[in-house]
Amino acid sequence: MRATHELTLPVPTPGTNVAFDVDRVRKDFPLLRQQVHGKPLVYLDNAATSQKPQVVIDTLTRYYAEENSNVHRGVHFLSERATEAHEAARANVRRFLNAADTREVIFVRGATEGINLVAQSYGRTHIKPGDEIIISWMEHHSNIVPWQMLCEDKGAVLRVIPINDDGEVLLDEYERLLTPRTKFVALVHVSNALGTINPVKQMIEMAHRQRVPVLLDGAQAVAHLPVDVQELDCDFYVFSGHKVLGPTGIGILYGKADFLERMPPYQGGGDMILSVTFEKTRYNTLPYKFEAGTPHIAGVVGLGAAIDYLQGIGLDRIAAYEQGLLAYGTDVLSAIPGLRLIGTARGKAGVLSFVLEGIHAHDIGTVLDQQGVAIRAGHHCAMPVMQRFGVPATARASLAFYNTRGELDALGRAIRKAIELFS
Ligand code: C6P
Repeated sequence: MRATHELTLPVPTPGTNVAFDVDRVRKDFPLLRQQVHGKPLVYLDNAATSQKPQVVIDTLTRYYAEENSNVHRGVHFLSERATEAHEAARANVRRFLNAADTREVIFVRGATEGINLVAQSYGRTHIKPGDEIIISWMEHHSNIVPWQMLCEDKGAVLRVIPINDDGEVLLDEYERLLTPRTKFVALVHVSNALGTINPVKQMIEMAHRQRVPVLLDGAQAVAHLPVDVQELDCDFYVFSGHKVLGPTGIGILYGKADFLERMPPYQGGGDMILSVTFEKTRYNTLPYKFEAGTPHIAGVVGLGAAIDYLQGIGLDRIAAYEQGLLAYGTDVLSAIPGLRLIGTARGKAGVLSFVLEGIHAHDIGTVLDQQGVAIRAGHHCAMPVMQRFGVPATARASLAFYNTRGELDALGRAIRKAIELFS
């Protein structure tokens, strides 16, 4: 049977009439009020990191001012309070992802550490010489290099699903790559360089038919789409707190309990043990087995507040609003002569990657910055994507629900100014 692209996107079509008061939302983000080079800031670098609402900033301040203590250790009042706040945030994350159990929610430093944890812990125990691991051509380096390192170590082979000129995975090629040698699949949910929303549910089903576990890199998904790990049936899911309005240095690895139970610890140290003697150490239960050392408690608490805030608005409404913005931004950019959009998949999240004839992406970024418009220029830690499209780099505007159509007009004006300056 030939696999086809059955894109069942969890987002309403552009133009859906959703009541979304962006001016009100923007008031929650103090950083957005500033001027840059004498111009109002237009922050369009949300794929790199999101801005933080006041409630997250206040939560961090209150944590350090009133609750700071170490967790899972002390019997005193403050330690119990910090532990409660820490574990309440874990429960928040469980609800956010609709994980079955809080034991399946592991705090890590970010998406990168989550993937490395799985590659080292699951990979080192289960991957053998000659086994194959499948990734796609549009992975971030975080979902390439850890698997390359594992393959090198184990004598395993990395297989890559090719993509078409729109930046969509070729499902029939994927089907061909899935063989009895395949032992793991690791896929990006939403591409940071192209914006493509991959048909991950279908791709997971295809892998599971061969009894192959799947990890999803959700770094660019969770702030833009509702994610339900049970509905997707992924075996692992990772994301970073700083891209979902939370602090840096904190992230999530979700894993199905039966996988996590069978995996050895990633790091050794305090908190991940039940008992230690020089002869033998007994490891702690989930999720603590994977959380050695003092965690980033403030980060965890801040992430909990960020998730509360996001859910207060609702991921469905955010997704619908951003789809409207993306359609508008696509029209603005498509009207600019000499501009080529890189990433034109049928299902996309709010990423507008582009190149301009005769102008290097870094020069575009510099001119835009002078106009107060913050974008990212470069390879976006996805060098194979650049090679696939035959460009050294792209300029990338990436959207969040606090962006406006007016800001996309400002982006368009700033790009036209760059063209003028370099012509
Ligand atoms: N992408 C971007 O500007 P960390 O660094 O661990 O928080 O996230 C890594 C990561 C993993 N997967 C995807 C799809 C990502 O987009 C990122 C981070 C940023 O696109 C910084 S390179």
